[in-house]
Amino acid sequence: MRGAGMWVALATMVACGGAESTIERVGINEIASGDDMDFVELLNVTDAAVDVGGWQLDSDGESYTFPAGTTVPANGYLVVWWDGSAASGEHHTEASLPDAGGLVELLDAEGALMDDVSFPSASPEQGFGRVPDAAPNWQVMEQSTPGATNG
Ligand SMILES: [Ca+2]
Repeated sequence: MRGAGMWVALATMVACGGAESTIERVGINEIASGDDMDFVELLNVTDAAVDVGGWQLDSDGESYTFPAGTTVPANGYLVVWWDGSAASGEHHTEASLPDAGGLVELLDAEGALMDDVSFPSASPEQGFGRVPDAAPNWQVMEQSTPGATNG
């Protein structure tokens, strides 16, 4: 099953940049890149917590690796703050996301592509997310919603 999923993800990436598919298990649900509180929000659409220890988020040459034991709760969110403040606590990185937009990739512990999203430039407080949650449709949101539904 894992192998099949990887090939679907790769095929999707080649076909349309990966941003036009739904989340089947754990994927990227929202990105904010317009100010100093950048974040990437993951969403788990299954009824069981998913262990993402060793998974990685990549953007613009920077990466964040989830510590061992990290889980995304069932039907829940996990937010990684790209706010240049690793000392602030769990799931903060020293990196920030490019204001001009870019690409974020989510890789599992084996390096298989789970999701990838090209995001546009954004203004402060705006988000760029799947609306509704997990949908293939991405749009600019006037107010970002880290750790909460995109509506
Ligand atoms: Ca959200």
